[in-house]
Parts: sequence; structure tokens; C-alpha cells
Amino acid sequence: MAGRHKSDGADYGRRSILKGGAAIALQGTLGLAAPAVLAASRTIEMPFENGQRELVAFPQKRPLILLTSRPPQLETPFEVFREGAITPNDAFFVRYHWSGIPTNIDPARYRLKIDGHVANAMELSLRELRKIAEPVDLVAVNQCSGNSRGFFDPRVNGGQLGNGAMGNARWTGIPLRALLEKAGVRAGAVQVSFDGLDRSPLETGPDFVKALTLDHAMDGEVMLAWAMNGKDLPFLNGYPLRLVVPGHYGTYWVKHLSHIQVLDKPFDGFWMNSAYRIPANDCACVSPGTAPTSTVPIGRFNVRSFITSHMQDSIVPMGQQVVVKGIAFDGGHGIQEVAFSDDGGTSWRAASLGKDLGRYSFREWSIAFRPARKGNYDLRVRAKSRSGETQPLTANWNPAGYMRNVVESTRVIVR
Ligand SMILES: Nc1nc2c(c(=O)[nH]1)N[C@H]1C(S)=C(S)[C@@H](COP(=O)(O)O)O[C@H]1N2
Ligand SMILES: [Mo]
Repeated sequence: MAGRHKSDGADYGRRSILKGGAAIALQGTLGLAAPAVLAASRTIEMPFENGQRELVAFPQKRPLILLTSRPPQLETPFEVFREGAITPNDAFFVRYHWSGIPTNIDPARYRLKIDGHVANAMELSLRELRKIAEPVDLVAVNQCSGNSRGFFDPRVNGGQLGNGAMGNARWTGIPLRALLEKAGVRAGAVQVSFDGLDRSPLETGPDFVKALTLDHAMDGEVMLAWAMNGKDLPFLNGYPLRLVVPGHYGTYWVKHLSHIQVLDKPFDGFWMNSAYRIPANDCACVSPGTAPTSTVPIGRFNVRSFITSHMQDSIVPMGQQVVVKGIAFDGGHGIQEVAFSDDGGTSWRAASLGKDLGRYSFREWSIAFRPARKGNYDLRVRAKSRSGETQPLTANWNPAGYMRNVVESTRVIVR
């Protein structure tokens, strides 16, 4: 599960954060100029081979697990999920594909363009956009398709992520539907595409553009969001505006949104046609080491659950009651039940569910655990969604390392 911290003795973390804080006094400026911002404070060991990572504080972020710095790709240290059901903005993971990310956005000059198969093509300022509809709030998990990829066996290419490429936040914005209605979708429209301000540094690199079916885009739940947990979006999470696609993998949650196009034929760009595709079967899986014969674009999350109160090899006192806690979520049906096992999955009992923040949110759970003997215990949790979907006991495999949701095992040591 989550890694262990190792101090390298030099505590640059605090200085980095202060420098970062000063550099981003202006909300719309990333402030990556100061090299000290990138000073590593600690390292962390992910529990798989070649898992050593630096913890680095980028602007507006506490030290996070560094995958790459150009573009910034940062994973949330798993311990953060102990802080509660909402992931703090400064700890929320960051994922980009191209290094050509915006570093300075003037909110007064920012415009969102909507055109294509519409009656009224428009360019809207943030102020105009906010006036289109009453703001809505939704708590929803954002999770990268490749979250937990580092655990795949056999190993697969791509960012070697632990379980921290996910986060849960309260998003504020307007329904995408309101904008589409204002623009007037014309008969014959089938899809809507979304582009942000980032670009490939190479001319040959395909721009990061994603598409949704028109029905999905019009479902009233997909949001144009400008706030996260009551604050402006952190720059690296898509300031000043991003798409929120509840229950769907992060790849669709386009950041620094700049251009929405209504299409009268299916979008055929690289990031829909070649990337982010899964085997076209129920488990989105193939036998390890083989290639799927047909694929479809990735869609909704499968169901997952985690223990957050106890890390691998935590010490638990014998004969005393401790409370084991964690989180569960799925692609939008909501969590029906979370089963807990302290014997490696031989016997299970139901955990209590915490406050319901909505069917797209992390759902907290907890259960009492009183170990009667000394030694190692293999703790497991298995969530079931309201649609009856549950987690597999052995991991599914696919070549891109997407959608891992095997029942996790956390070993604790009772003394
Ligand atoms: N503009 C832009 N938006 C993007 C991406 C990107 O590369 N560029 N990556 C997507 C992917 S794959 C993920 S997982 C999410 C991650 O959101 P976050 O960086 O706010 O955590 O952003 C999505 N939106
Ligand atoms: Mo992603």
C-alpha cells in the first residue's frame, strides 16, 4: 500500500512551500520560475520494484510524490486519505500529458470558446459563463485511469503509480448542459470535444483533446467547474475552469478548458482513438501478457475500497480494540456495503458506513478490530456498489494498466 517516508536529513520542504506560496500570490500564475520551488525534501518508497520517489512541493501544493516534473505529474501520498473524505486542494494529485502547460492565465482575459454544430458560436469570459446558470455543487472523485498501475503483475508501461492518483473534492460550477443549451446544439450533433490551454512541445504531438457523446454531455451532471473545495481551482488542477465528469476516469476531466466543439460525427483524435482504451469486455481485462482483440474508450470507474487508518506493517496492540477506517467509491451508483476481513479473506463482516456525501464521493467506513493473538494479520476490505458490482479477489490485467480494483490487503503486526 502506501510507502514509508525516509528523511534525507535536509528539510527543504518548508522553504519550498513558502517560496511557492510567494510565487503564486497571483492566483493565475504558476510561478515555476524559482528553482527552489522544486527542491526535494524527502523521498518515499513505493511498495513495488523501482519505487523510490522524491516528495516535491510545487506551487500551491504540499510535497507530493514526483513522477515527472515536465510536465508536472504528482501523486498524493496515501497517508493524506486519512485526513477525511475530502482531499485537500494542496494534496490533490496532478496529471498532464504534455510539457507545454500554461504558466500564467489572466482570469480577466481568459475566454472559453464554444463552436461547431451549434446555432450560436460564442466566446465567453469567466464572468459571462458564471451567469449562464445557478452554480451547482457536487462532491465527486477524480481518479486517473492508471491509478495503482505500479502494482500490475506482469508490470506494464506508463506512470508507475501507487494508489494516490485519485482524490475527492466538492466541485462548484455550472452544468455543461446550460452552456450547450445557450449555444443551441443543432440537429445531427453526436459528440462534444474538449480542449485545454496546454500544448505538445512537438508539432507532431497530438493535442490533448477528449470527447463525450452528446447525451453524456447533456446529462446535467457533467460540469464546468471553477472551484474545488470552496476555493479557485489550484493552477495545476485546471485553473480557471475544468470539466468535471462525475463517475468517469480523470482523462475526461479536461483542465484549463478553452475550446468546446459540438460535432456532427464522432471525434477521431489520438486521445480517444488510440489512447485510453480498454478491452471490450466486462472485466476490461485480458490474460496477463496478451493483447485485446477489440477495445473501447475507457468510461466509468469500477468499485474500489481502501484501508486508510492503518498502513502496511503498522503495529497494533494485542487485546485492545482499535477502529479500522477507510474509504470506498464507485462510478456513481453509490456504495451499498463494505465487508471487512481480518483473516485474509476467509471470513467477512460488514463495516459501518459513514456520512453519505453523494453517490460520486468517497464513502467513509469503519469497523472495530480487537486482535486476540500476536502475529501478522492480513486485513482486507471489499466494497459492493448499489448496482451489485463488487471487487475481484485476484487482480484483473490489461496492457495499459488501467482500472485496477482488486481487493487490497494490508498487513498489520499485533504485539
Ligand atoms: N488540459 C489537460 N487536461 C487534462 C489532462 C491533460 O493532460 N491536459 N490530463 C487528464 C488526466 S489523464 C487526468 S487523470 C486528470 C487529472 O486531473 P488533476 O491533474 O486535476 O488531478 O486530468 C485530465 N485533464
Ligand atoms: Mo489520467
